[in-house]
Amino acid sequence: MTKYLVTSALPYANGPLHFGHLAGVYIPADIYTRHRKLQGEEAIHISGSDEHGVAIMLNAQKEKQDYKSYVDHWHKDHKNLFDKYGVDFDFFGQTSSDYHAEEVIPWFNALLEKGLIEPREGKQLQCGDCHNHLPDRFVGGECYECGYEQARGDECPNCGIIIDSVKLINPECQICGSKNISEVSVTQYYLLLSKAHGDYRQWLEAAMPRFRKTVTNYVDSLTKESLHDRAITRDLDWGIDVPIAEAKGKKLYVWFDAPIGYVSNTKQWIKETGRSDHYKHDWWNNRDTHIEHFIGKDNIIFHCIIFPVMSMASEQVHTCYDVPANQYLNLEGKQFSKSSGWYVDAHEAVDQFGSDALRYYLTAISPEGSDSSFTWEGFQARVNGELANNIGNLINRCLKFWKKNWPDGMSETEIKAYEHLSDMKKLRAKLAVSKDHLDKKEIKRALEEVMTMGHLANEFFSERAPWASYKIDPHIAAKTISETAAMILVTAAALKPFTPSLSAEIFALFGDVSEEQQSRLYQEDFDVIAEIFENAGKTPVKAPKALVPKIDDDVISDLKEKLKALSS
Ligand code: B3M
Ligand code: ZN
Repeated sequence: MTKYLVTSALPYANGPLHFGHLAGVYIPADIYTRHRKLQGEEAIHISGSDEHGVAIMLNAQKEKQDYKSYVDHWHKDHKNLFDKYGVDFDFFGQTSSDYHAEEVIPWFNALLEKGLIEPREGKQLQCGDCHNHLPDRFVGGECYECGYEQARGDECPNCGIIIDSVKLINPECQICGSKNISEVSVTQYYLLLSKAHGDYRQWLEAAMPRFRKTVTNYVDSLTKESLHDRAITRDLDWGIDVPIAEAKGKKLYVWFDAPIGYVSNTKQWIKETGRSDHYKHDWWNNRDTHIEHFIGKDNIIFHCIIFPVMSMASEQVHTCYDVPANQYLNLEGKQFSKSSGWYVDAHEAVDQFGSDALRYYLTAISPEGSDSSFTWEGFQARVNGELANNIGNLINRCLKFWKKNWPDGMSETEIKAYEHLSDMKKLRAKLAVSKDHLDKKEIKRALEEVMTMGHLANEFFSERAPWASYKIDPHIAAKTISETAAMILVTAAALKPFTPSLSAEIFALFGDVSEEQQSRLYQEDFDVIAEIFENAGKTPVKAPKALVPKIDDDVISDLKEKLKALSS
Protein backbone atom coordinates (compact mmCIF):
# COMPACT_ATOMS: atom_id res chain seq x y z
CA MET A 1 0.00 0.00 0.00
CA THR A 2 1.24 3.44 -0.90
CA LYS A 3 2.49 5.59 1.96
CA TYR A 4 2.84 9.32 1.76
CA LEU A 5 5.91 11.16 2.97
CA VAL A 6 4.84 14.76 2.75
CA THR A 7 7.44 17.45 3.30
CA SER A 8 7.05 21.18 3.34
CA ALA A 9 9.98 23.50 2.63
CA LEU A 10 12.06 24.07 5.74
CA PRO A 11 11.43 27.74 6.52
CA TYR A 12 14.54 29.80 7.22
CA ALA A 13 14.74 30.59 10.91
CA ASN A 14 15.27 34.16 9.87
CA GLY A 15 12.27 36.39 10.43
CA PRO A 16 8.51 36.14 10.45
CA LEU A 17 6.48 33.98 8.07
CA HIS A 18 3.67 35.66 6.17
CA PHE A 19 0.46 34.64 4.40
CA GLY A 20 2.44 33.81 1.25
CA HIS A 21 4.31 31.03 3.04
CA LEU A 22 1.12 29.75 4.63
CA ALA A 23 -0.98 29.79 1.45
CA GLY A 24 1.78 28.56 -0.84
CA VAL A 25 3.30 25.76 1.19
CA TYR A 26 2.22 24.98 4.73
CA ILE A 27 -1.57 25.04 4.56
CA PRO A 28 -1.74 23.01 1.31
CA ALA A 29 0.72 20.44 2.70
CA ASP A 30 -1.29 20.25 5.92
CA ILE A 31 -4.59 19.83 4.06
CA TYR A 32 -3.11 17.14 1.86
CA THR A 33 -1.66 15.17 4.77
CA ARG A 34 -4.88 15.47 6.77
CA HIS A 35 -6.78 14.19 3.74
CA ARG A 36 -4.53 11.14 3.38
CA LYS A 37 -4.80 10.36 7.08
CA LEU A 38 -8.58 10.75 7.09
CA GLN A 39 -8.74 8.32 4.20
CA GLY A 40 -7.03 5.83 6.49
CA GLU A 41 -3.78 6.00 4.53
CA GLU A 42 -0.33 6.06 6.05
CA ALA A 43 0.99 9.60 5.75
CA ILE A 44 3.43 11.84 7.59
CA HIS A 45 4.14 15.54 7.36
CA ILE A 46 7.78 16.42 7.98
CA SER A 47 9.47 19.80 8.10
CA GLY A 48 11.64 21.92 10.34
CA SER A 49 13.67 25.08 10.50
CA ASP A 50 16.44 25.75 8.00
CA GLU A 51 19.05 27.33 10.23
CA HIS A 52 22.26 27.79 8.29
CA GLY A 53 23.43 30.18 5.62
CA VAL A 54 24.70 33.67 5.22
CA ALA A 55 21.33 35.44 5.35
CA ILE A 56 20.83 34.14 8.87
CA MET A 57 24.36 35.10 9.88
CA LEU A 58 23.88 38.64 8.63
CA ASN A 59 20.65 39.12 10.57
CA ALA A 60 21.95 37.52 13.75
CA GLN A 61 24.94 39.87 13.58
CA LYS A 62 22.63 42.82 13.06
CA GLU A 63 20.59 41.80 16.10
CA LYS A 64 23.78 41.21 18.09
CA GLN A 65 22.74 37.67 18.89
CA ASP A 66 24.74 34.48 18.69
CA TYR A 67 23.62 32.32 15.79
CA LYS A 68 22.12 29.54 17.87
CA SER A 69 19.94 31.78 20.04
CA TYR A 70 18.88 33.68 16.95
CA VAL A 71 17.67 30.58 15.08
CA ASP A 72 16.12 29.09 18.22
CA HIS A 73 14.04 32.21 18.60
CA TRP A 74 12.63 32.00 15.07
CA HIS A 75 12.21 28.27 15.29
CA LYS A 76 9.93 28.74 18.29
CA ASP A 77 8.09 31.59 16.65
CA HIS A 78 7.35 29.56 13.52
CA LYS A 79 6.26 26.51 15.46
CA ASN A 80 3.92 28.63 17.47
CA LEU A 81 2.47 30.21 14.33
CA PHE A 82 1.88 26.80 12.74
CA ASP A 83 0.08 25.67 15.89
CA LYS A 84 -2.23 28.65 15.74
CA TYR A 85 -3.06 27.97 12.10
CA GLY A 86 -3.66 24.29 12.75
CA VAL A 87 -0.73 23.31 10.53
CA ASP A 88 0.24 19.96 12.00
CA PHE A 89 3.56 18.24 11.56
CA ASP A 90 4.49 14.76 12.60
CA PHE A 91 7.88 16.30 13.17
CA PHE A 92 9.26 19.81 12.94
CA GLY A 93 12.99 19.79 13.66
CA GLN A 94 16.05 22.00 13.39
CA THR A 95 19.03 21.79 11.04
CA SER A 96 21.38 23.18 13.69
CA SER A 97 20.87 20.02 15.76
CA ASP A 98 23.46 17.27 16.15
CA TYR A 99 21.16 14.60 14.75
CA HIS A 100 20.93 16.56 11.52
CA ALA A 101 24.69 17.01 11.07
CA GLU A 102 25.12 13.30 11.71
CA GLU A 103 22.73 12.48 8.88
CA VAL A 104 24.41 14.85 6.43
CA ILE A 105 27.96 13.51 6.68
CA PRO A 106 27.38 10.15 4.94
CA TRP A 107 25.84 12.00 1.98
CA PHE A 108 28.97 14.07 1.51
CA ASN A 109 31.21 11.04 1.90
CA ALA A 110 29.20 8.92 -0.52
CA LEU A 111 29.27 11.63 -3.19
CA LEU A 112 33.00 12.12 -2.65
CA GLU A 113 33.65 8.41 -2.96
CA LYS A 114 31.65 8.19 -6.16
CA GLY A 115 33.64 10.99 -7.71
CA LEU A 116 30.75 13.46 -7.61
CA ILE A 117 32.52 15.93 -5.35
CA GLU A 118 35.96 17.41 -5.98
CA PRO A 119 37.96 20.41 -4.74
CA ARG A 120 38.47 23.20 -7.24
CA GLU A 121 40.12 26.52 -7.19
CA GLY A 122 37.63 29.21 -8.00
CA LYS A 123 37.09 32.92 -7.79
CA GLN A 124 35.33 34.62 -4.94
CA LEU A 125 34.82 38.20 -3.90
CA GLN A 126 36.52 39.76 -0.92
CA CYS A 127 35.87 43.09 0.75
CA GLY A 128 38.80 45.48 0.62
CA ASP A 129 37.64 47.31 3.76
CA CYS A 130 36.39 44.75 6.26
CA HIS A 131 38.42 41.96 4.58
CA ASN A 132 35.63 39.40 4.82
CA HIS A 133 35.22 36.79 2.12
CA LEU A 134 31.87 37.39 0.49
CA PRO A 135 30.07 34.21 -0.49
CA ASP A 136 26.32 34.21 -1.17
CA ARG A 137 24.40 37.04 0.42
CA PHE A 138 27.43 38.64 1.97
CA VAL A 139 27.56 40.47 -1.34
CA GLY A 140 24.86 42.19 -3.36
CA GLY A 141 24.75 44.08 -6.63
CA GLU A 142 23.17 44.38 -10.02
CA CYS A 143 21.95 41.22 -11.76
CA TYR A 144 23.91 40.54 -14.94
CA GLU A 145 20.89 38.91 -16.55
CA CYS A 146 18.02 41.27 -15.87
CA GLY A 147 19.68 44.41 -14.53
CA TYR A 148 17.77 44.31 -11.21
CA GLU A 149 19.78 46.43 -8.81
CA GLN A 150 19.17 44.53 -5.60
CA ALA A 151 20.31 41.09 -6.70
CA ARG A 152 21.89 38.99 -3.98
CA GLY A 153 25.12 37.06 -4.27
CA ASP A 154 23.27 33.75 -4.45
CA GLU A 155 20.16 34.52 -6.49
CA CYS A 156 18.28 37.29 -8.18
CA PRO A 157 14.88 37.86 -6.57
CA ASN A 158 13.68 39.51 -9.77
CA CYS A 159 14.47 37.04 -12.56
CA GLY A 160 15.12 34.02 -10.33
CA ILE A 161 18.48 32.97 -11.69
CA ILE A 162 21.16 31.52 -9.47
CA ILE A 163 23.83 34.18 -9.30
CA ASP A 164 27.52 33.66 -9.78
CA SER A 165 28.60 36.36 -7.36
CA VAL A 166 31.83 37.28 -9.17
CA LYS A 167 29.74 38.33 -12.16
CA LEU A 168 27.59 40.82 -10.20
CA ILE A 169 27.70 44.38 -11.51
CA ASN A 170 28.72 47.02 -8.92
CA PRO A 171 29.09 44.54 -6.06
CA GLU A 172 28.67 45.81 -2.52
CA CYS A 173 29.74 44.22 0.75
CA GLN A 174 26.65 43.50 2.83
CA ILE A 175 28.63 43.42 6.05
CA CYS A 176 30.18 46.89 5.97
CA GLY A 177 28.60 48.48 2.89
CA SER A 178 31.88 48.96 1.07
CA LYS A 179 32.11 48.90 -2.73
CA ASN A 180 35.82 48.27 -2.59
CA ILE A 181 35.57 44.65 -3.70
CA SER A 182 38.12 42.42 -5.34
CA GLU A 183 38.35 38.89 -6.69
CA VAL A 184 40.46 36.31 -4.91
CA SER A 185 41.16 32.63 -5.52
CA VAL A 186 39.82 30.08 -3.05
CA THR A 187 39.46 26.33 -3.03
CA GLN A 188 35.94 25.01 -2.58
CA TYR A 189 34.36 21.62 -3.05
CA TYR A 190 32.11 21.27 -6.05
CA LEU A 191 29.18 18.99 -6.64
CA LEU A 192 29.75 17.68 -10.16
CA LEU A 193 26.21 17.83 -11.41
CA SER A 194 27.46 17.80 -15.00
CA LYS A 195 28.63 14.21 -14.55
CA ALA A 196 25.16 13.14 -13.49
CA HIS A 197 23.35 14.78 -16.40
CA GLY A 198 22.48 11.54 -18.25
CA ASP A 199 21.09 9.73 -15.22
CA TYR A 200 19.30 12.85 -14.13
CA ARG A 201 17.56 13.38 -17.45
CA GLN A 202 16.46 9.77 -17.51
CA TRP A 203 14.90 10.23 -14.10
CA LEU A 204 13.34 13.55 -15.03
CA GLU A 205 11.73 12.23 -18.23
CA ALA A 206 10.02 9.56 -16.15
CA ALA A 207 9.05 11.96 -13.37
CA MET A 208 7.76 14.84 -15.49
CA PRO A 209 4.32 13.41 -16.27
CA ARG A 210 3.65 13.47 -12.51
CA PHE A 211 4.69 17.11 -12.06
CA ARG A 212 2.64 20.23 -12.59
CA LYS A 213 3.00 21.92 -15.96
CA THR A 214 4.59 25.00 -14.41
CA VAL A 215 7.27 22.83 -12.80
CA THR A 216 7.86 20.63 -15.83
CA ASN A 217 8.30 23.46 -18.31
CA TYR A 218 10.77 25.28 -16.13
CA VAL A 219 12.92 22.31 -15.16
CA ASP A 220 12.87 20.67 -18.56
CA SER A 221 14.22 23.66 -20.42
CA LEU A 222 16.73 24.44 -17.68
CA THR A 223 18.34 21.00 -17.76
CA LYS A 224 17.96 19.86 -21.36
CA GLU A 225 21.51 20.65 -22.45
CA SER A 226 23.60 20.23 -19.35
CA LEU A 227 23.87 20.68 -15.61
CA HIS A 228 26.33 23.08 -14.02
CA ASP A 229 28.71 22.08 -11.27
CA ARG A 230 28.19 23.99 -8.06
CA ALA A 231 30.30 24.89 -5.07
CA ILE A 232 28.88 23.21 -1.98
CA THR A 233 31.30 24.50 0.65
CA ARG A 234 31.92 27.93 2.12
CA ASP A 235 34.45 29.65 4.36
CA LEU A 236 32.14 30.52 7.22
CA ASP A 237 31.94 29.94 10.93
CA TRP A 238 28.32 28.77 11.09
CA GLY A 239 27.13 25.57 9.45
CA ILE A 240 28.02 21.89 9.24
CA ASP A 241 31.74 21.12 9.09
CA VAL A 242 32.96 19.62 5.84
CA PRO A 243 33.84 16.13 7.07
CA ILE A 244 37.36 15.83 5.66
CA ALA A 245 40.65 16.91 7.19
CA GLU A 246 41.85 18.93 4.17
CA ALA A 247 38.78 21.10 4.39
CA LYS A 248 39.30 22.18 7.97
CA GLY A 249 37.39 25.36 8.77
CA LYS A 250 35.03 25.04 5.80
CA LYS A 251 31.30 24.55 6.16
CA LEU A 252 28.78 22.93 3.88
CA TYR A 253 26.66 25.28 1.83
CA VAL A 254 23.21 25.66 3.42
CA TRP A 255 21.42 24.22 0.39
CA PHE A 256 23.51 21.08 0.59
CA ASP A 257 22.36 20.23 4.09
CA ALA A 258 18.84 21.71 4.09
CA PRO A 259 16.96 19.11 1.99
CA ILE A 260 18.66 16.34 3.93
CA GLY A 261 16.73 17.87 6.81
CA TYR A 262 13.64 16.08 5.54
CA VAL A 263 15.48 12.81 6.07
CA SER A 264 17.12 13.61 9.40
CA ASN A 265 13.82 14.90 10.76
CA THR A 266 12.06 11.70 9.73
CA LYS A 267 14.69 9.72 11.61
CA GLN A 268 14.34 11.93 14.67
CA TRP A 269 10.55 11.63 14.54
CA ILE A 270 10.84 7.86 14.77
CA LYS A 271 13.33 8.14 17.59
CA GLU A 272 11.30 10.61 19.64
CA THR A 273 8.00 8.81 19.20
CA GLY A 274 9.52 5.41 19.96
CA ARG A 275 8.19 3.90 16.77
CA SER A 276 9.59 0.64 15.51
CA ASP A 277 9.82 1.46 11.80
CA HIS A 278 13.02 2.47 10.07
CA TYR A 279 13.34 5.89 8.46
CA LYS A 280 15.00 4.48 5.38
CA HIS A 281 13.66 0.94 4.86
CA ASP A 282 10.13 1.87 5.77
CA TRP A 283 9.99 5.40 4.40
CA TRP A 284 12.74 7.00 2.35
CA ASN A 285 13.85 3.87 0.53
CA ASN A 286 10.59 2.07 0.42
CA ARG A 287 9.23 1.63 -3.05
CA ASP A 288 5.70 2.10 -1.79
CA THR A 289 6.49 5.58 -0.50
CA HIS A 290 5.47 8.66 -2.40
CA ILE A 291 7.85 11.44 -1.40
CA GLU A 292 6.07 14.73 -2.04
CA HIS A 293 7.75 18.10 -1.55
CA PHE A 294 5.44 21.09 -1.06
CA ILE A 295 7.42 24.22 -1.92
CA GLY A 296 7.20 27.71 -3.37
CA LYS A 297 8.34 28.22 -6.95
CA ASP A 298 11.65 29.79 -5.89
CA ASN A 299 12.74 26.43 -4.48
CA ILE A 300 12.17 24.40 -7.65
CA ILE A 301 15.82 24.13 -8.73
CA PHE A 302 16.91 22.60 -5.46
CA HIS A 303 14.03 20.16 -5.19
CA CYS A 304 13.74 19.12 -8.81
CA ILE A 305 17.37 19.14 -9.85
CA ILE A 306 19.99 19.24 -7.14
CA PHE A 307 18.40 17.15 -4.39
CA PRO A 308 17.32 14.41 -6.83
CA VAL A 309 20.89 14.25 -8.18
CA MET A 310 22.28 14.13 -4.64
CA SER A 311 19.81 11.39 -3.73
CA MET A 312 20.44 9.25 -6.80
CA ALA A 313 24.19 9.62 -6.91
CA SER A 314 24.76 9.07 -3.19
CA GLU A 315 22.21 6.26 -3.07
CA GLN A 316 21.12 7.52 0.31
CA VAL A 317 17.39 7.85 -0.39
CA HIS A 318 14.90 7.44 -3.20
CA THR A 319 14.00 10.39 -5.36
CA CYS A 320 10.74 12.26 -5.00
CA TYR A 321 7.43 11.30 -6.54
CA ASP A 322 6.09 14.82 -6.89
CA VAL A 323 6.99 18.43 -6.22
CA PRO A 324 3.79 20.43 -5.86
CA ALA A 325 5.29 23.90 -6.25
CA ASN A 326 3.06 26.92 -5.92
CA GLN A 327 3.31 30.40 -7.37
CA TYR A 328 3.42 33.54 -5.25
CA LEU A 329 0.80 35.20 -3.12
CA ASN A 330 0.84 39.00 -3.08
CA LEU A 331 -0.70 41.39 -0.62
CA GLU A 332 -3.26 43.73 -2.17
CA GLY A 333 -1.49 43.31 -5.50
CA LYS A 334 2.06 43.98 -4.32
CA GLN A 335 4.79 41.68 -3.02
CA PHE A 336 4.92 41.17 0.74
CA SER A 337 7.83 43.14 2.16
CA LYS A 338 8.49 43.34 5.86
CA SER A 339 11.11 46.05 5.43
CA SER A 340 8.81 48.43 3.59
CA GLY A 341 5.85 47.70 5.85
CA TRP A 342 3.82 46.02 3.11
CA TYR A 343 3.04 43.28 5.43
CA VAL A 344 0.42 41.73 7.70
CA ASP A 345 1.50 40.10 10.92
CA ALA A 346 0.28 36.51 10.58
CA HIS A 347 0.19 36.07 14.37
CA GLU A 348 -2.02 39.10 14.90
CA ALA A 349 -4.33 38.06 12.08
CA VAL A 350 -4.95 34.59 13.47
CA ASP A 351 -5.35 35.96 17.00
CA GLN A 352 -8.03 38.28 15.65
CA PHE A 353 -9.91 36.00 13.24
CA GLY A 354 -9.08 32.44 14.28
CA SER A 355 -7.66 29.77 12.04
CA ASP A 356 -10.79 28.72 10.13
CA ALA A 357 -11.53 32.01 8.41
CA LEU A 358 -7.89 32.46 7.41
CA ARG A 359 -7.34 28.89 6.31
CA TYR A 360 -10.53 29.12 4.31
CA TYR A 361 -9.58 32.29 2.48
CA LEU A 362 -5.91 31.41 2.04
CA THR A 363 -6.96 28.13 0.44
CA ALA A 364 -9.64 29.75 -1.70
CA ILE A 365 -6.99 32.08 -3.17
CA SER A 366 -4.14 29.58 -3.09
CA PRO A 367 -1.59 30.47 -5.82
CA GLU A 368 -1.72 27.02 -7.36
CA GLY A 369 -1.61 27.77 -11.05
CA SER A 370 -0.72 31.43 -11.04
CA ASP A 371 0.16 34.23 -8.65
CA SER A 372 -2.74 35.54 -6.60
CA SER A 373 -3.41 38.27 -4.11
CA PHE A 374 -4.62 38.56 -0.53
CA THR A 375 -6.93 41.51 -0.03
CA TRP A 376 -8.74 42.45 3.16
CA GLU A 377 -11.93 43.06 1.22
CA GLY A 378 -11.65 39.71 -0.49
CA PHE A 379 -11.12 38.10 2.88
CA GLN A 380 -14.24 39.72 4.29
CA ALA A 381 -16.35 38.98 1.23
CA ARG A 382 -15.45 35.34 1.04
CA VAL A 383 -15.62 34.59 4.74
CA ASN A 384 -18.95 36.38 5.17
CA GLY A 385 -20.47 35.39 1.84
CA GLU A 386 -19.26 31.80 1.69
CA LEU A 387 -18.09 30.31 4.95
CA ALA A 388 -20.51 32.20 7.20
CA ASN A 389 -23.54 32.20 4.90
CA ASN A 390 -23.19 28.86 3.26
CA ILE A 391 -22.06 26.84 6.25
CA GLY A 392 -22.39 28.76 9.50
CA ASN A 393 -25.86 30.16 8.90
CA LEU A 394 -27.37 26.96 7.66
CA ILE A 395 -26.21 25.04 10.69
CA ASN A 396 -27.49 27.72 12.95
CA ARG A 397 -30.95 27.84 11.41
CA CYS A 398 -31.35 24.10 11.11
CA LEU A 399 -30.16 23.11 14.57
CA LYS A 400 -31.92 25.93 16.36
CA PHE A 401 -35.18 24.81 14.83
CA TRP A 402 -34.47 21.25 15.87
CA LYS A 403 -33.57 22.13 19.43
CA LYS A 404 -36.61 24.32 19.84
CA ASN A 405 -39.18 21.88 18.47
CA TRP A 406 -37.79 18.44 19.28
CA PRO A 407 -35.66 19.01 22.37
CA ASP A 408 -36.27 15.47 23.55
CA GLY A 409 -35.38 13.83 20.29
CA MET A 410 -37.12 12.72 17.13
CA SER A 411 -38.82 9.47 16.26
CA GLU A 412 -37.00 6.60 14.55
CA THR A 413 -38.57 7.28 11.12
CA GLU A 414 -37.86 10.99 11.36
CA ILE A 415 -34.23 10.51 12.30
CA LYS A 416 -33.61 7.95 9.57
CA ALA A 417 -35.24 9.93 6.78
CA TYR A 418 -31.85 10.80 5.24
CA GLU A 419 -31.39 7.14 4.25
CA HIS A 420 -33.94 7.53 1.47
CA LEU A 421 -32.94 11.00 0.39
CA SER A 422 -31.64 11.21 -3.18
CA ASP A 423 -29.66 14.35 -2.37
CA MET A 424 -27.46 12.22 -0.11
CA LYS A 425 -26.25 10.44 -3.23
CA LYS A 426 -25.40 13.74 -4.84
CA LEU A 427 -23.57 14.74 -1.70
CA ARG A 428 -21.60 11.51 -1.68
CA ALA A 429 -20.58 12.14 -5.29
CA LYS A 430 -19.42 15.64 -4.42
CA LEU A 431 -17.42 14.37 -1.47
CA ALA A 432 -15.78 11.87 -3.81
CA VAL A 433 -14.95 14.57 -6.35
CA SER A 434 -13.46 16.77 -3.67
CA LYS A 435 -11.25 13.94 -2.40
CA ASP A 436 -10.24 13.15 -5.93
CA HIS A 437 -8.98 16.70 -6.33
CA LEU A 438 -7.12 16.36 -3.05
CA ASP A 439 -5.48 13.14 -4.26
CA LYS A 440 -4.18 15.19 -7.16
CA LYS A 441 -3.12 18.03 -4.87
CA GLU A 442 -5.67 20.39 -6.47
CA ILE A 443 -6.42 21.86 -3.10
CA LYS A 444 -8.27 24.92 -4.23
CA ARG A 445 -10.63 23.03 -6.53
CA ALA A 446 -11.25 20.50 -3.79
CA LEU A 447 -12.44 23.27 -1.48
CA GLU A 448 -14.68 24.69 -4.21
CA GLU A 449 -16.36 21.31 -4.49
CA VAL A 450 -16.93 21.15 -0.73
CA MET A 451 -18.62 24.52 -0.89
CA THR A 452 -21.06 23.17 -3.48
CA MET A 453 -22.04 20.60 -0.86
CA GLY A 454 -23.08 23.51 1.30
CA HIS A 455 -25.07 24.98 -1.58
CA LEU A 456 -26.88 21.72 -2.08
CA ALA A 457 -27.83 21.54 1.60
CA ASN A 458 -28.94 25.16 1.56
CA GLU A 459 -31.13 24.70 -1.48
CA PHE A 460 -32.69 21.62 0.02
CA PHE A 461 -33.40 23.42 3.26
CA SER A 462 -35.00 26.47 1.71
CA GLU A 463 -37.04 24.52 -0.84
CA ARG A 464 -38.50 22.27 1.83
CA ALA A 465 -39.08 25.28 4.09
CA PRO A 466 -39.50 23.38 7.38
CA TRP A 467 -40.73 26.53 9.17
CA ALA A 468 -43.78 26.42 6.84
CA SER A 469 -44.33 22.66 6.74
CA TYR A 470 -44.13 22.54 10.53
CA LYS A 471 -47.44 24.36 10.76
CA ILE A 472 -49.12 21.78 8.56
CA ASP A 473 -47.37 18.57 9.59
CA PRO A 474 -44.50 18.65 12.12
CA HIS A 475 -43.54 15.15 11.09
CA ILE A 476 -42.57 16.39 7.63
CA ALA A 477 -40.63 19.31 9.08
CA ALA A 478 -38.81 16.95 11.42
CA LYS A 479 -37.67 14.89 8.46
CA THR A 480 -36.40 17.93 6.62
CA ILE A 481 -34.47 19.00 9.69
CA SER A 482 -32.80 15.66 10.31
CA GLU A 483 -32.09 15.29 6.60
CA THR A 484 -30.45 18.70 6.50
CA ALA A 485 -28.47 17.83 9.60
CA ALA A 486 -27.26 14.66 7.91
CA MET A 487 -26.09 16.75 4.99
CA ILE A 488 -24.37 19.09 7.42
CA LEU A 489 -22.51 16.19 9.02
CA VAL A 490 -21.20 15.01 5.67
CA THR A 491 -20.16 18.54 4.79
CA ALA A 492 -18.40 18.90 8.14
CA ALA A 493 -16.44 15.74 7.35
CA ALA A 494 -15.54 17.09 3.91
CA LEU A 495 -14.38 20.36 5.48
CA LYS A 496 -12.18 18.62 8.00
CA PRO A 497 -8.87 18.84 6.11
CA PHE A 498 -9.49 22.51 5.29
CA THR A 499 -10.97 23.95 8.47
CA PRO A 500 -10.31 21.32 11.13
CA SER A 501 -11.41 23.39 14.09
CA LEU A 502 -14.69 24.46 12.49
CA SER A 503 -15.39 20.80 11.69
CA ALA A 504 -14.67 19.85 15.27
CA GLU A 505 -17.09 22.51 16.48
CA ILE A 506 -19.80 21.24 14.16
CA PHE A 507 -19.37 17.66 15.31
CA ALA A 508 -19.36 18.79 18.92
CA LEU A 509 -22.93 20.03 18.47
CA PHE A 510 -23.86 16.34 18.35
CA GLY A 511 -21.94 15.32 21.45
CA ASP A 512 -18.99 12.99 21.32
CA VAL A 513 -18.31 12.16 17.72
CA SER A 514 -15.08 10.20 17.77
CA GLU A 515 -12.19 10.77 15.38
CA GLU A 516 -12.82 7.28 14.11
CA GLN A 517 -16.44 8.12 13.29
CA GLN A 518 -15.37 11.31 11.57
CA SER A 519 -12.90 9.38 9.42
CA ARG A 520 -15.51 6.81 8.50
CA LEU A 521 -17.82 9.56 7.41
CA TYR A 522 -15.00 11.06 5.36
CA GLN A 523 -14.60 7.63 3.82
CA GLU A 524 -18.26 7.80 2.79
CA ASP A 525 -19.60 5.38 5.37
CA PHE A 526 -22.95 7.10 5.94
CA ASP A 527 -24.05 4.58 8.58
CA VAL A 528 -22.09 6.76 10.95
CA ILE A 529 -24.82 9.38 10.69
CA ALA A 530 -27.32 7.07 12.39
CA GLU A 531 -24.78 6.33 15.12
CA ILE A 532 -24.17 10.01 15.70
CA PHE A 533 -27.86 10.85 15.92
CA GLU A 534 -28.43 7.86 18.18
CA ASN A 535 -25.58 8.78 20.55
CA ALA A 536 -26.79 12.32 20.78
CA GLY A 537 -30.25 11.12 21.82
CA LYS A 538 -31.74 12.04 18.43
CA THR A 539 -31.34 15.73 19.07
CA PRO A 540 -28.38 18.10 18.96
CA VAL A 541 -26.76 18.20 22.37
CA LYS A 542 -25.67 21.79 22.11
CA ALA A 543 -27.44 24.84 20.77
CA PRO A 544 -25.33 26.33 17.99
CA LYS A 545 -23.76 29.71 18.48
CA ALA A 546 -22.32 31.80 15.66
CA LEU A 547 -19.95 29.22 14.24
CA VAL A 548 -18.43 31.58 11.71
CA PRO A 549 -18.57 35.14 13.03
CA LYS A 550 -19.19 37.74 10.34
CA ILE A 551 -16.46 40.28 9.80
CA ASP A 552 -17.67 43.87 10.08
CA ASP A 553 -16.86 46.64 7.61
CA ASP A 554 -15.13 48.81 10.20
CA VAL A 555 -12.81 45.97 11.18
CA ILE A 556 -11.72 45.74 7.55
CA SER A 557 -11.30 49.46 7.06
CA ASP A 558 -9.17 49.61 10.22
CA LEU A 559 -6.91 46.90 8.84
CA LYS A 560 -6.61 48.66 5.49
CA GLU A 561 -5.74 51.89 7.27
CA LYS A 562 -3.14 50.12 9.35
CA LEU A 563 -1.49 48.66 6.25
CA LYS A 564 -1.44 52.06 4.60
CA ALA A 565 0.04 53.72 7.68
CA LEU A 566 2.76 51.10 8.08
CA SER A 567 3.85 51.28 4.50
CA SER A 568 3.89 55.05 4.09
N1 B3M B 1 14.79 27.53 3.50
C1 B3M B 1 14.12 28.45 1.33
C2 B3M B 1 12.85 29.07 1.76
O1 B3M B 1 12.46 29.04 2.91
C3 B3M B 1 14.64 27.29 2.09
C4 B3M B 1 13.90 26.03 1.82
C5 B3M B 1 14.67 24.85 2.18
S1 B3M B 1 13.82 23.40 1.81
C6 B3M B 1 14.96 22.18 1.94
O2 B3M B 1 12.23 29.63 0.88
ZN1 ZN C 1 33.07 44.91 3.96
